[in-house]
Amino acid sequence: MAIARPVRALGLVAIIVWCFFLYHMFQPSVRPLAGGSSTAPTKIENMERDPMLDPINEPAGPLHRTSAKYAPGVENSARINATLLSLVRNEELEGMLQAMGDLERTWNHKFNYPWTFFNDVPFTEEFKKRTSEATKAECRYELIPKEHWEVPSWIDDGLFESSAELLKEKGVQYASQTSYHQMCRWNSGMFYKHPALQDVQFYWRVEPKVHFFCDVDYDVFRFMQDNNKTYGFTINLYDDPSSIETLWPETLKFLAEHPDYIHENNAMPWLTDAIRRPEHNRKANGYSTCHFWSNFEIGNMDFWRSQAYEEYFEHLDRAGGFFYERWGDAPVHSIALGLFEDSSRIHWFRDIGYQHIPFLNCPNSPKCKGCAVGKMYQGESFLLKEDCRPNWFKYVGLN
Ligand SMILES: Nc1nc2c(ncn2[C@@H]2O[C@H](COP(=O)(O)OP(=O)(O)OP(=O)(O)O)[C@@H](O)[C@H]2O)c(=O)[nH]1
Ligand SMILES: [Mg+2]
Repeated sequence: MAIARPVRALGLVAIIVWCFFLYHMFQPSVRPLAGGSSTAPTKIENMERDPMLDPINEPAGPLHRTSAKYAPGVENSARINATLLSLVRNEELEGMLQAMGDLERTWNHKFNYPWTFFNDVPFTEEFKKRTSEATKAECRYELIPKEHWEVPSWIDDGLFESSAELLKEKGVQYASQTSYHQMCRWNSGMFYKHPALQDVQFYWRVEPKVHFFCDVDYDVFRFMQDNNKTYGFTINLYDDPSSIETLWPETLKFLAEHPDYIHENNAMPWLTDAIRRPEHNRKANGYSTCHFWSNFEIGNMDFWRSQAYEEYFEHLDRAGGFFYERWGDAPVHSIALGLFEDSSRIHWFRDIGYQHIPFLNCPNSPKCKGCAVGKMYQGESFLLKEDCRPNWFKYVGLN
């Protein structure tokens, strides 16, 4: 017996609605916070409660733990091709020793990854002696080639000075300190080109004076490799829009020429959010100013060495904003990651307790000591509005 077409259509619709209903009934509701590598990230629409307040464990999945194969200098070591990396001045020795002490105590004495120190002037004997005494791991001391550090030839001195004056009037920190601009440019597009890093793939950036609060008992670099992660962060902040007014317009110009570089699973809504801090978005001409705070970063240098990033950095460098404005490596790295990388390959290391004054990542875990759980700033409460994690959790989720 033939069934009339409207009845058939109705039946089909009923089946679809039923499947939709079943899917919503039985889909996994919330991914455990401790999870690090399962499929769909948990999104948080309104961050009424900080996820740091919930118990934080290690990431899910197999992890590599310490063993004799991680002993310093051992043959066929279990270490992968990675280094701890610090750009630092001789005068910052005490701060460097403090940061090294924290990271060695909580993590690296178990894994003995090498330290690579970079400087635009030679390291003093005292710097080398005292830092190498602070670890059992190998230490490398590298001079930055002049052509990587010098102000590029196309930057006009007069324009740089007058721009710095204007930025100072707008309250932009370090605007007239040339070395600060050089540092931001080097961290954006030069460090991974250093000959000493040519054969190195993963790095963990460490600045002097930072703190690490929690014991971490797995090989973080292998976690990155095994889970196909490109970049790891702890803190996500808003930037000072006056320091990057033309960064997003320059980015859009670049994208107009290279639309194919945009990854289909990009983090564009995080980059362009205008809901939480509309003034920031307006002053930065379309960029939310949200960025990974790059004084902490664990990354795969293959991303910086990719054609998309190389061309993007070259475009920005030629545009001059590292000097005529004060583009930081944090927004530059973050924009590139948000556009050209699969956002599921960006990992929030919620289990690594970290502080660079005045912001912190302080997990709720018995492995952590010396910070107040869930508190993301130290000092005045107005600092809380600089927290951009709610946007990352909303648009991308807890990867
Ligand atoms: N060798 C060298 N290292 C530098 C220079 N300028 C900055 N650095 C390093 O670059 C990193 C970032 O510089 P900071 O001065 O800490 O910049 P910041 O974190 O934005 O500023 P603070 O909030 O004051 O810490 C640190 O590791 C510094 O040691 C420089 O001229 N030479
Ligand atoms: Mg610093």
